[in-house]
Amino acid sequence: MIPVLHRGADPDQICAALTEHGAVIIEDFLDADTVAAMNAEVGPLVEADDPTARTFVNPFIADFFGTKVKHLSGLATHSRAFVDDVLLHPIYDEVCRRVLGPSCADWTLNVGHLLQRGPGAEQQYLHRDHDVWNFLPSPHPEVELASLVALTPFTADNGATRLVPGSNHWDGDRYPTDDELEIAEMPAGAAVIYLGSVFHAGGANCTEDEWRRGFHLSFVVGWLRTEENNTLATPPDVARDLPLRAQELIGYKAHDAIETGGGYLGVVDVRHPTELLASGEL
Ligand SMILES: O=C(O)CCC(=O)C(=O)O
Ligand SMILES: [Fe+2]
Repeated sequence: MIPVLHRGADPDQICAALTEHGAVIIEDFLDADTVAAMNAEVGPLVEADDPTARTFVNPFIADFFGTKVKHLSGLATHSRAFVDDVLLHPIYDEVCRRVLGPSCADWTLNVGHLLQRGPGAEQQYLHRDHDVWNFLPSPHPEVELASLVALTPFTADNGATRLVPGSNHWDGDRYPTDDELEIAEMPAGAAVIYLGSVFHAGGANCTEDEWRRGFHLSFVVGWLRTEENNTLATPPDVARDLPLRAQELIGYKAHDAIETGGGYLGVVDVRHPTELLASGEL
């Protein structure tokens, strides 16, 4: 089962549910006003995407998303509400601290992507998001925390995410069967948070005219390369006006593991890029 908890639940309880089942639905992750404001801000932008006209990094990924899914990425450049109410959501901070914190000096945004699954979209193949880092020896500690935040209702028919609870505990080659899938049905404003080790897939959209819109947001230990090149997607001229923690999360903070016997990653002039943003040197 996918446990359901309220946004006000104790973060320890959220993390206990997440580590046991691999996924947890958070009710009222965003309030109704925030959902409305977000839809007003990013809705027209994602609507403008033409999935039949865009290109992808390779044909495999083109197939993974298909031609019925609209995309909007680089969200921090498009929506200040995204930054303030989603990227900096306190639940992500609490959960990342507990799940990723022990394996890094700090975590970072991996991908912040608005996905709108349209009528005719097919179910994605079942995958684990952390397999993008396939060169990492297995098993390894959790390196990624992922989520879908619903900006419209997620239903069985319109493409709600399918997840395999408990698959974070599986080893080796076990692959899910269809009867092990559960559907993350949830109202707009709810979110499903899941570990990078959990099998899941965006569902098929079998409706005639209903679009399923949600943020696909994930965080990763700060020493792994991110899927989205966040510092190029949100260049210095945009980043300098964002809160410091948002700058850090989109990659302007060096990963400094000196205290734990490691080294630094991602510096500019052997300094934190956040310092250079603040001084105007970047
Ligand atoms: O859209 C969804 O429900 C899931 C998307 C997903 O799993 C992915 O893009 O990796
Ligand atoms: Fe995924």
